[in-house]
Order: sequence, then C-alpha cells, then structure tokens
Amino acid sequence: MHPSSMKVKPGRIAPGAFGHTRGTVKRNYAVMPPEGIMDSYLPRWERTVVRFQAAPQLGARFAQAVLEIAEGGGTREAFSDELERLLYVLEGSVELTVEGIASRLDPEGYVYLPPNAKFSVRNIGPGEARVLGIKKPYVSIGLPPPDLIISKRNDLEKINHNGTEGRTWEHLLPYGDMRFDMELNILSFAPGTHFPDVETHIMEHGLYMLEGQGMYLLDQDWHEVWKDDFIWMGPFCPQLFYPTGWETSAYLLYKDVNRDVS
Ligand code: UGY
Ligand code: MN
Repeated sequence: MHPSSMKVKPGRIAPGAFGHTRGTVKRNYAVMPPEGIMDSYLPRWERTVVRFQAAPQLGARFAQAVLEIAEGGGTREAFSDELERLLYVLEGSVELTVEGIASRLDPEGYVYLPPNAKFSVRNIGPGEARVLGIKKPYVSIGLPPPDLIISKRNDLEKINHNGTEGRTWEHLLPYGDMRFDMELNILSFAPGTHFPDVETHIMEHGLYMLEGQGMYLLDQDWHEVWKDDFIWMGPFCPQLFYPTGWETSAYLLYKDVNRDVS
C-alpha cells in the first residue's frame, strides 16, 4: 500500500478547531499528543508506520517511537546493531525472535534487547499491533553487557519508594544494576498523589502516558496530558505531575542513569 493511502487516525480535538494543539516543543522539553505525529517508513520494517516522538534531532540522546505494525508486518529480516532497545507492546500481539528463539508478546509484554542482540518482530494478529520502541547507544563501563529481558507488566512488583499511599514504581529493568545505563519504570499515581517536590535532575526522560490524565509542570509551564501523549524532558528540566480525574494515572518513563558525565 502506498504510504499516502494509509489511514490517518482521527484527531482528538473538536471538529472545526483547526490549528489548535496541546503540543509544544521547547528547548528543554516537548509535549506531543499522538494525533499530530507524522508517519515514517523505514527500510528494516515492512507494513509498519513509525511515529517518532524523540530523536537526537529534538535534543534527546535517545530515540523513541510508536510502531504501528499491520497484521503480518514487522521487521523485513532479523538484524542487530550496537543499540540497546526496549520494545513494549501497547496493543495487539507480536512474535519476537531473539537469536533464533521465538516468544509471544501480548499487551504489556516487553523485551529489553542488549546491544548486538539479533532480533526480528512479526505481528501475529488479529489486527494492528502498536509497539513502543526506545533505542540508544549503550554506554559501556567495562562490566559484562546487560542480559536480555523478556517479561510482562503483570509480573513486576509494584514498589512504593516513598511511603506515599497510592504512588508506585514498576521497574522493567533490574533496579540498581550498574550494568544498565537506563531505567525503564512505570509510575502510577492514584487520585490526590503527586511527587513531594518539583524535581530537577541531570537525567532526561521519555514519557509515554499509559493510563489516565493529569497536569504536568515542565520548566515554568503547566500542560494537560492524556493517555497516549508523549513528553520529552531534557536534562535539568524542572518537573512535577499530579493526576486529575477519578482513575489512577500511569506512565512509562525512560531515564538515563548510572553513568558519570563525559
Ligand atoms: O524518577 C524520576 O525521575 C521521576 N520521578 N520523574 C518523573 O516522573 N518525571
Ligand atoms: Mn524525573
């Protein structure tokens, strides 16, 4: 199918409100609702629309994208490169093959692929699969490389790091393991909870809103965020979140950690 004839998802703003967007791109942060993120088509992926949310072009030191894989589509062939990756299934089912061993990933299933892992992905249906992808060059510090991890959200412990009722972390990667140069965490907020302080830190974030809605303070500005929105927070961007509405809100958060400045 020619890319231009592929279906464009309807926007989530009032009909007739042309030119309105919650999206913004600033020096040290960006907010991107899904409806305005344009499609890319990549040589290594067939029948797959790639919607880039973050990339070095934005100022980020990682790349993040939603892959919309048509039934039967996926990687053209198995490949490997020097990047480490997360693939997290948002919707649908895929068969993942790593070094010749196949596994099935359903919604909330994920894989951490260490650098140089040879992998392929196929949407086994029914329907489209939506997969969140994060990739970046791995920063080695002379320790053995991190292990391949294939798991699912349901198997992760919900940890309350601050003793605040209703606010939890789920760590997709082993927490505190110095071999890893990134954290991938799902943070959940029951109504009424929030961080204790506005945080400002050297690490950057890629945030994908999985559930609910809320208000995000980014630098000096408040932004309303909804399910499926993306936020990039650059280094030292002041940040605070509180959920709105009656449901728990949750987001998947990339963070670069465990490495000195270079
Ligand atoms: O771990 C974090 O840096 C996290 N508390 N930041 C965030 O949710 N924006
Ligand atoms: Mn943070």
